[in-house]
Amino acid sequence: MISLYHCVAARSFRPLWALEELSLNYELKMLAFPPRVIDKNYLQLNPLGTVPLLCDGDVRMTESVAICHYLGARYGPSPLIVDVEEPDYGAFLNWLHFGEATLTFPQTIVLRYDRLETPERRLPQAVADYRRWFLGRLRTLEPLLAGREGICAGRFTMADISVGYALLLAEYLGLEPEFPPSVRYYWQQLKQRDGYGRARVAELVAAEAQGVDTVPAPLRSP
Ligand SMILES: N[C@@H](CCC(=O)N[C@@H](CS)C(=O)NCC(=O)O)C(=O)O
Repeated sequence: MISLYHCVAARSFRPLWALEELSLNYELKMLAFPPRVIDKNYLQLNPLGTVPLLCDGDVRMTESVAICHYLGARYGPSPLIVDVEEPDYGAFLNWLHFGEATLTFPQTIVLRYDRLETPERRLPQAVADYRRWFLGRLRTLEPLLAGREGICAGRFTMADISVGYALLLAEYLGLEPEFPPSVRYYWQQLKQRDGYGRARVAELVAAEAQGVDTVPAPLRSP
């Protein structure tokens, strides 16, 4: 049985969404955020203290995008993975990693220094700079996404899950009104997917059943 350790709305939502898209059986283990601080026992499973953690037999993985790639390849063949023989293989790897390294990283600075830190440790300048950084990178997607089904390969793939999670986090941070039009349209389409809807329900049902706060960290009052 695959086990996924997850906090509501955290990056572990990527593998959760992938599991639902692939219709795999899994066990969802909910943690309060941040697990590194709240659940010291979790450090024995994942010394980083971060989510996701995926356990699949002897396999242990802690990078959300790598887990999506692993699941699609390991339990495929699946159209969610772009094969090495396809013309968009390079684009697939690029957008897969772009979603985390370029689109999620700047938002974590905004999240931390605008919402999670105590008022005296907040850094308005860093928040403004990294907010601008994120929106600047997002604008580069505008011409690429116009009229497309997915970000590459002409279909929905794990790269869309990677980028889609970054857009979900941006929505929680109140950045959605500044999305360029084609990015906004793309995000609306992604949210209509059954797999996305099932993953959203799964995290809330599991959080309630396991006594974990269902309010995502970015929306909590300090
Ligand atoms: N690059 C990793 C980042 C993992 C990560 O930092 N996860 C955050 C949640 S979004 C976390 O667990 N933060 C709590 C902490 O750093 O203590 C990934 O994509 O999975």
